[in-house]
Amino acid sequence: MSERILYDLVASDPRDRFSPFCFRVKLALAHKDLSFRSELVSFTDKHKIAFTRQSLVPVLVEPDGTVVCDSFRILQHLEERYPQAPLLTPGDVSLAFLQAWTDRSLLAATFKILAPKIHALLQGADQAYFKSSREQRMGVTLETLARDESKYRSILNTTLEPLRTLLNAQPCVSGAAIGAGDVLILGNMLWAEGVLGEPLLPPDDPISAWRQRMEPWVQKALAMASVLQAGRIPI
Ligand SMILES: N[C@@H](CCC(=O)N[C@@H](CS)C(=O)NCC(=O)O)C(=O)O
Repeated sequence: MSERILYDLVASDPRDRFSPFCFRVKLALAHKDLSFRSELVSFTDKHKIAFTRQSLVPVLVEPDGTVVCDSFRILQHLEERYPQAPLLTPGDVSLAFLQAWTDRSLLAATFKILAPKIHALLQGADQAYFKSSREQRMGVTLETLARDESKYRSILNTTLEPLRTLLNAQPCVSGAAIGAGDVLILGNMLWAEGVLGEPLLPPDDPISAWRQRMEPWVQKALAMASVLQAGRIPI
């Protein structure tokens, strides 16, 4: 039997994985105890995923050759094929809203803080591609984002308020037990922590208490993805 492969976005240092969407898949695979090999893809070597006829990671290739793109479609695929340790609850209408909030509000607010630091993790053609594509997408320069970091920190803080309320009322984002909601938010946190080299939020934030409870799962996912731990600052 051949192996399961996850195509994962990488910076110059192979420890620097900086895709929140790829983190979602690593977390889901770890939760379901499904081993995989990470195939590292940088912005300018995306010919590695040309066989998918699209240009985004994550891409999952199953041992039987099945190819699935898009983090949420991969979650759905894993749930159907490997129902152990379920992450999706049938008929959960709130998940669609949570995904939209994560993708549109949380990721966008976090990205404005991380973008200048991601740029510093890249080199050469990857760095130039990141700067031009992201500045065009956001309509603001990386230098302006860096200069106004405190403003963007404050916007992120406000954006996170509903999540704080939720996690004050229940142990996991998805309710009493870990679910896809936790995958979505944790993917965002790991992305931020990896880029910043430190926790995104102060230890007394209610979201940090939840993040701490997720640590064994995080460690398992990072070990399975062969992300070296040197330099990671635990919360
Ligand atoms: N909706 C997709 C989004 C995937 C995505 O945007 N991936 C980014 C990395 S975080 C990417 O591959 N970017 C390549 C590029 O910008 O050229 C998902 O959920 O997987």
